[in-house]
Amino acid sequence: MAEHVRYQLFYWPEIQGRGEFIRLAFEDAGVAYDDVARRPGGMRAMQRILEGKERGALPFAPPFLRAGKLVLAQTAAILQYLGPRLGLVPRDEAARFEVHQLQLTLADLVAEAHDAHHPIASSLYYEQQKAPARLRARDFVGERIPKFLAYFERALARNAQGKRRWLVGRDRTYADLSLFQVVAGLQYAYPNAMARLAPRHSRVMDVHARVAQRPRIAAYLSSRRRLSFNEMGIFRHYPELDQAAQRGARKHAS
Ligand SMILES: N[C@@H](CCC(=O)N[C@@H](CS)C(=O)NCC(=O)O)C(=O)O
Repeated sequence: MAEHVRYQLFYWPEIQGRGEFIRLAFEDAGVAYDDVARRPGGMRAMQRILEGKERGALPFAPPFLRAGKLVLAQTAAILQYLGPRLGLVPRDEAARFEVHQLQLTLADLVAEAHDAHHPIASSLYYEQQKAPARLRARDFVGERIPKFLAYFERALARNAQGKRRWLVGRDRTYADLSLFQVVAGLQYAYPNAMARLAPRHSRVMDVHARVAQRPRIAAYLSSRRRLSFNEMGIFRHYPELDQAAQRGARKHAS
């Protein structure tokens, strides 16, 4: 159940990035949140917390959440905290841990998606690591995306009974919302490769489509609150990487 707490999300203002997983949870639940760094003075407020000048836990990096006295970083931990409060997890404790486990697996995939265009160092420009990025993207799309998507496909198949078409339990959880976001990001970054992979992952694609159609999510996606994917974020479209990746994807699509 939603509580009457003022939720403040702290995240980089120009990208969807990892903050988007938290935004989607609030948006689907219809719970108001303050996207602090996107309003004037917000970056300074975020910096103060990163520098340990405010009370509460010390985050290493955004995103982090402030709710009353609580400050909490790490996307999966934030969602684990918000899940029961926003009505985005089942009641059963084991099921809640299962959702968390799925979220951590999605976090692994997100980290690999980042490393595909920055395989050497986050502190270097993409242009300084184009050649290794090409190799890494080929492996990411050829081996890793299919392995992750097949895993989520299996998880959906296991939970499928009657009308159950979500990852855990009867209703959507924050892991389903995050799966939507990961698929959206991969489709943006690797449109050709993902078009080839889609037919083999129909349950995953179905979750993506059904999350996008949820009324609050649909309203959010067409609102100005939803930032566009861009080449500063985690999911970046570099045509040469999508191309380099095609050879790998083709292998798995046949
Ligand atoms: N494991 C963390 C990763 C957090 C993270 O890497 N945040 C990025 C933006 S998406 C960042 O600002 N990193 C700064 C750094 O690693 O130095 C999570 O899932 O929240």
